[in-house]
Amino acid sequence: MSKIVLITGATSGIGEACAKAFALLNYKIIITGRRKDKLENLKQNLERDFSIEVIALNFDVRDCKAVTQNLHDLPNDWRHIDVLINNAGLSQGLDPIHEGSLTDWETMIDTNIKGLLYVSKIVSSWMISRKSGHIINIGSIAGKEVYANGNVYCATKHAVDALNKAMRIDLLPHGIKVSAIHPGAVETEFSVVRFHGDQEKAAKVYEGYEPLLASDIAETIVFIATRPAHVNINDLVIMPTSQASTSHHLKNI
Ligand code: NDP
Ligand code: 8X3
Repeated sequence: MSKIVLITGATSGIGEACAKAFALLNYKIIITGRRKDKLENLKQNLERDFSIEVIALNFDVRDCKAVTQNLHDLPNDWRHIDVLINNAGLSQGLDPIHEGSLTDWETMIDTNIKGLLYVSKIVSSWMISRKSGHIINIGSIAGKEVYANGNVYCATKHAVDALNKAMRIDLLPHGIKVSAIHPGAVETEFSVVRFHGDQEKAAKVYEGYEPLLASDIAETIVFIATRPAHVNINDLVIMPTSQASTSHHLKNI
């Protein structure tokens, strides 16, 4: 029987690359995101290219009611989620603390922390009833270090780091693995979103060195998800070879 993976934020970047990587392993895939057109396109492409079953759930992870409704509407056999990839997340702005936008801060906190919690609470309860499952949290090097003007984004990813450790302790008695991967700079839509659509500014983030690709992260997540039952990767930091520490990539901004 095919395993099932649920990937939040699969409409671009790392989430989309994960969907393709797990499709290669013949998983049944649940993809989520706010952009319905991208979600439907990805579903059609995965079904066509890999002959697998895919369910697309269109919701905003910040909306607890929508998260609950969409997950509870899944057919019963699709609730047997083997792997949850908590990927949906974003950065908004790059400003010193006294100049930061409250709206940006709330968006990051609501998405990166509260959204991750809403999804994890429901899916972990299903995993507990089956005494198996694997939650893989997408943290960041920004959850291990802080950099100038990264303040609130770094705080949200430090929270993901803490939740990853806490979930692992709470869920261990129930046979559930919990892992985190913490990437450095990966060239995705991340910087375009951070700079509110300013493509030119976003491109500068990746100038003068070779960033990671979304597929590098997806391949590593597949590695984490496919270890034998007695092996868990607790925490994995993955950086571009040319980015020794977190602030390196923002020197052009
Ligand atoms: P992208 O912007 O390419 O992808 C982000 C994904 O998250 C999109 O699918 C987006 O979908 C989804 N998302 C964002 N907000 C919401 C929301 N409120 N509700 C539902 N889905 C949402 O960036 P990445 O692929 O780079 O980012 C993925 C994760 O990786 C994030 O958690 C990010 O913090 C983390 N990360 C990224 C790094 C990088 O350098 N790129 C490095 C370290 C970590 P949609 O807009 O359709 O809702
Ligand atoms: C994304 C990596 O260093 O831009 O989480 O914050 S960084």
